[in-house]
Amino acid sequence: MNLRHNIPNVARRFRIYGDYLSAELYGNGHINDTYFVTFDQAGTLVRYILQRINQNIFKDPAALMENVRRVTEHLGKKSATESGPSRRVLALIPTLEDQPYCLDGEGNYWRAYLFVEKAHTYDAVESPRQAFEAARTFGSFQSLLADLPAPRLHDTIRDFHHTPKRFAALEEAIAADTANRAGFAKPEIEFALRHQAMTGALLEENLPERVTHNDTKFNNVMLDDATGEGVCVIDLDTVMPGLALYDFGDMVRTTMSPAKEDERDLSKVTMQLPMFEALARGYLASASGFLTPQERRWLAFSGKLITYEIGVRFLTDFLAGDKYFKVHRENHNLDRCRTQFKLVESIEQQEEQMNRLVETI
Ligand code: ADP
Ligand code: GN1
Ligand code: MG
Repeated sequence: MNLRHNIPNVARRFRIYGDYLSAELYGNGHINDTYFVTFDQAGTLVRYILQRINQNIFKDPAALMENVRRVTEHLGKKSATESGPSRRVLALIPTLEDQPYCLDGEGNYWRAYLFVEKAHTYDAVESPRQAFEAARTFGSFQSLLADLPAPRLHDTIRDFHHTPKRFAALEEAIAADTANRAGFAKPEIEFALRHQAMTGALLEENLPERVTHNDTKFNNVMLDDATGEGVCVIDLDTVMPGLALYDFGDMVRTTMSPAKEDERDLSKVTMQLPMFEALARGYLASASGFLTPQERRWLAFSGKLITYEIGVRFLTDFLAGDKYFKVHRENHNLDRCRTQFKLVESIEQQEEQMNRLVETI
């Protein structure tokens, strides 16, 4: 395969032994360039993930990698068993100079992880059990990081979940209409503007700041192939101080509907109450020890808010000419925005039942 980067050269910079065999582009992330790389180590094939960090988005990759190193070390200490490190934590491979990343000749930042074997990520949820497992695993991630020693983690993207600022960015994109697309997105723009009132709701509550993942979409958690159990939280670029509800909200966004994020047939996009129940039960199974009653009260709302917020971001990027998220077809960001807003509507119709359900758990 003709790859954009010289992967054998990059791989040689890390503590990876044996002979390089192959590399291929991997996964469906919207941000980084992810490669699946295989080495022959004295007859055993060992696989790695090699990633180029997207510097358009992450302006300080060194600070980001310092976060990742601290977080994986902390989780690693807590999860190790007598037989050694656990596959429940991403294993960062150091460079030959013992750094968590390297720079190539073109100024690209690279990092390497052990490939988590016998587990997969999914772009759409298939069963309430999967929703339960994803939420339990992300909840446990938050819980294990609650005692991460100081200092405070770096903000890898400032105001990442500041919904009013995301809304302001949308207003600017509508006014600028750089790509001349506002005319194609009138109903979506109207929907976004109609919902402005809710954007500040969580910020007004003075909820506790915690170490959170901030990108808890369903394809950022690996589920075991044999047991279906949640194994390992991945995609740690946005682990930083945040609200627990940002994480729960993004889990709602990506597990409530059986449809993919870019589904064109909007009739498939609906909030399924049994899925929400499984998700809330999974999350509370591991997070109830630290969540305050006030945080619990906003669980259902957080799903609506974060779904709306990501919809606003897709719409903003569509209007700006697809500068942020990777796109693979025409109107891709607009299609993604539509599924988000459809899901917001569906949550609105069932919000009372969702709230009642949380109270019963
Ligand atoms: P992005 O930020 O672009 O979403 P991710 O870190 O989520 O990048 O990686 C993209 C995909 O690569 C994931 O959805 C997952 O399928 C796969 N992946 C990432 N890290 C690993 C790993 N350590 N082991 C196995 N698969 C992985
Ligand atoms: C991006 O990296 P990935 O694909 O897991 C984005 C998230 C969005 C998500 C929408 C750093 O996540 O914030 O919610 O796409 N990550 C970043 O699918 O912006
Ligand atoms: Mg990802």
